[in-house]
Amino acid sequence: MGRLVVVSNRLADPRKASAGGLAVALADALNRTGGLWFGWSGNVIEGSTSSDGALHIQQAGKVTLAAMDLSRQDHDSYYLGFSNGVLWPVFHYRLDLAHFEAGYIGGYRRVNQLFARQLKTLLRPGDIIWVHDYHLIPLAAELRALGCQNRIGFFLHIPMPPQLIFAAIPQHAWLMKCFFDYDLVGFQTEADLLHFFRYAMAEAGAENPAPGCLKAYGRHLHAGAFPIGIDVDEFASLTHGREARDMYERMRQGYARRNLLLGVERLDYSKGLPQRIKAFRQLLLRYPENLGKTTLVQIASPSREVLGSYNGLLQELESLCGSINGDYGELDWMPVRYMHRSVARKRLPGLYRAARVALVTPLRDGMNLVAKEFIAAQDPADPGVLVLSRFAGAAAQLKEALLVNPYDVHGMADNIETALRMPLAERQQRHQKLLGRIREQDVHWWHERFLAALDNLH
Ligand code: ADQ
Repeated sequence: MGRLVVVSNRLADPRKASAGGLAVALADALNRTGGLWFGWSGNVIEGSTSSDGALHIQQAGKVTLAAMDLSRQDHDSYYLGFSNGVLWPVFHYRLDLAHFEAGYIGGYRRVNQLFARQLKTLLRPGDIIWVHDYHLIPLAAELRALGCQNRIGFFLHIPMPPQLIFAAIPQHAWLMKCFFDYDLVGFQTEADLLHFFRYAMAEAGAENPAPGCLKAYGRHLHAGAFPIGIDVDEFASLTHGREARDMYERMRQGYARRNLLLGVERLDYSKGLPQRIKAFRQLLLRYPENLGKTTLVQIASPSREVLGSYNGLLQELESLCGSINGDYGELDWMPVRYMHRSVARKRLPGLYRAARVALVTPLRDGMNLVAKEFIAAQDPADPGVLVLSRFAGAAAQLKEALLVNPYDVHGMADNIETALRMPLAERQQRHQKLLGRIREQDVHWWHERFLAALDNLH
């Protein structure tokens, strides 16, 4: 296989452990052969209308990082506008939150063209290019327009919506045509793959000449499901590190006589946070033996806060948590501890391990790595229980979790109670099976399988 070139909206320094799940995963793939990682630097240049495309290049071990700044106008229309104001909500089935502003698409195209132009100058003939996520759907089309003949794969980290939801995007036909400039497109689950096939065949007249293959616009496209995983061994070893053990001890002391329920995510409307807080209220109402005994620790890290739909969510959450604490709290017991911040990656496993139950209840999620990290961090002799939304991509693999419908607040409360009362033997059995599943399809399996599929196309 040729040199690997990874392209994603943001880059992370692969040498830093704080980089988090996906950065570690991609760095692992890049470090094998040495490679190039290309993306936006995260810098926004105020006062200029168009991005100048200047590249910041640095070496991080065997990996070359090439990053580009964006002008305020490009950032706002490409990143905040089309990517996170249109594609993110629609792909998570939230047409009600999409802002179909006519001006956004120009910025989205312009930044993808600029990425293509700058990347093209760094490419070598045998390079294999792997593009990530919804910000960059047209990148292959823009590279092809510049004469690039390299093999190009694309992985969609978020869900692929059903045909009639995707079709609500005014530029849906153009987006679909753009997918066909890739050689291989990967999705998180078989359900996402099915949605893509159905749309392509019904709306773009695609033919299906062989399993996993579509033909349209004069091109052949291969597509498959490649569920992303975590580095289970790396995460398990973090669990035994000093920072995680300190966190574990602190939480165990603080909650010695109490059951700890835990939620951890970015503050995002796809994650089902208000529904979860309401389910916790129902738990206290329907199962009052939890009063004074069960605490929900909810950590939601700041995310995309300049978008209006996120501010409303912050206020709603604060008000829901405040009213539970006001109605049920005691001088020595607060039912909900809500924190709007992130937790250092090295401490996170200690928090997961201290929890009796993890609540991972998104309304829709491509995969959800928190669910897998929670499993990896548990003590197999006394594991916590995973309550998982059936609408997270991870639910297709993690069948031994307690699967819930996050819209059904009463049903969720019942499942949380079942999780709290689950006997040790059942917890151990379920955990053993779940651990087996995340080990079988871990992050190394994910990138090896995707890259092998891309390399083996003929
Ligand atoms: P996300 O929507 O960001 O990812 P997720 O898969 O859960 O969701 O990954 C989040 C990562 O950030 C995890 O590694 C987690 O530990 C970390 N994290 C989250 N909240 C944190 C907090 N408060 N403090 C510290 N760390 C925190 C997108 C898609 C998902 C898909 C992934 C990978 O939306 O569906 O699983 O990409 O493909």
